[in-house]
Amino acid sequence: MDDRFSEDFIFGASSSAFQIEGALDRDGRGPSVWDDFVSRPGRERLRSDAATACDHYARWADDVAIAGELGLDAYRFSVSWPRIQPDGSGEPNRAGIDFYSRLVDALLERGVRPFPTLFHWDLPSALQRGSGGFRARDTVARFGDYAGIVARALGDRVKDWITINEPFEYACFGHLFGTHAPGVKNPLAYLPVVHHQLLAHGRAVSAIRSEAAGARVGIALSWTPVHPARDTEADARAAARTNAFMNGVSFDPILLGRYPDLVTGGLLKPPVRDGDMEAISTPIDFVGLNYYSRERARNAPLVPFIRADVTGKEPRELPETDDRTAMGWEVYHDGLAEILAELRGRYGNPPVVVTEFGSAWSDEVETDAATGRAGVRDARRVRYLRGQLAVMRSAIGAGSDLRGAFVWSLTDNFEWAEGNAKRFGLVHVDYGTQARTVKDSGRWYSALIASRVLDAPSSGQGSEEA
Ligand code: IFM
Repeated sequence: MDDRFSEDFIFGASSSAFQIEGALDRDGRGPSVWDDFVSRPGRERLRSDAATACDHYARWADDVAIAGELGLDAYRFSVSWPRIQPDGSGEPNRAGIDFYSRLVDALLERGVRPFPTLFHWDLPSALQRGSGGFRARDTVARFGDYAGIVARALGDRVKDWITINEPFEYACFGHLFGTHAPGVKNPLAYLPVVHHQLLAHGRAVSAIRSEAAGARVGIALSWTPVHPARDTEADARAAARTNAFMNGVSFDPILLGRYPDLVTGGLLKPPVRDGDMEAISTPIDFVGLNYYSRERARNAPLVPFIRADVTGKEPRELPETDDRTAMGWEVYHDGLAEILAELRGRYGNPPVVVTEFGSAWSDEVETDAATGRAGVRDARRVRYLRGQLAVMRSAIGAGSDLRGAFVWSLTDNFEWAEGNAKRFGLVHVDYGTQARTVKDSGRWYSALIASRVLDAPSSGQGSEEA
């Protein structure tokens, strides 16, 4: 196999506003649903983790310098809607715009292409309180206005845009299970929240294009392959239903202009009106793909929508191993190959950017006795990233139109309901001192970017022998 990535393949790393910025009440930022979620009684640890996170709002210049030193081609970050519109509508907050404007300038000065995401789950609280957030159709128009504001402010310099991150997860964890903000547990909310996010994406594509000439626009969608837990017809059907509600529910509307039959065939349906599907499937410049692991489904007639128990993820308390990350997620590289094949086949081979791939491990900083240099020997992360990139390289060989890949994440950060406990970064963050330490995986990735060759001898740092 040819291990070389082309010069124009984009090697990047990702982050999101609420997960790194801290400074939740600075410079006119309004509260978001995540501020409210972590402030509930009993969540003091989450609240204090989120309050500072990586202190990126103060340390953004250091983080940009690290991105530049690693040689990243691109950096994906998200714009915090409540910094731009503290109440979710109306005149923009100048300080919020200025923050992202400075960030963009600094990235460009270092030769790092900015890839902002407009919504990565931190919905302004006022929209949730007023109308139920994305449960309400009105939020679609609010998001279109906000997208226009940001595109007008940054569109002279930003060329690559991502509208929304993982509409499935925001709807499912936030509105069906209630394990994420806004903490709603209501099966009636799930499909409206999916549908209105997809419609908001369509609205934002038009808003961005009308404000920023030549913009390239995509959306970041997660795909988690679901396989039958047992070799039975019932589990195979359960897996098909789960796939439809987890994956097809966003890929089909965006790329095919319709929901899967398994999604529209039940009692609860997405609230589609005339013209919605055309707006949702407005042609985009790339599909962003977030991939981590797979799930297994077991037939379970009483579970809403999917009538399946999804058993892929194992209890977090189990120790991590080479095959199971600190999140309890199975290391399953073939899943990415399966999705890329599906995108080539069923979805007509659109341009794809892997907007997230990565893994969490229990990293520790060690100081080398000889050199006195601090480091993190995260060989498992290196193996994980290499495995994923090998799949991407083969997929390109098989005809995938894969344009780039972003590691989740640049630095360790606030991992939602897990707080600061789970570390995904190429760069370690000491949350006590806020010291940043580039991990072996960061050095390995940097060498890969320089060589463009997956197994180049010079990219061996931090690999199996580390
Ligand atoms: O940290 C998250 C990110 O915000 C969205 N995608 C999955 C990551 C790891 O859980």
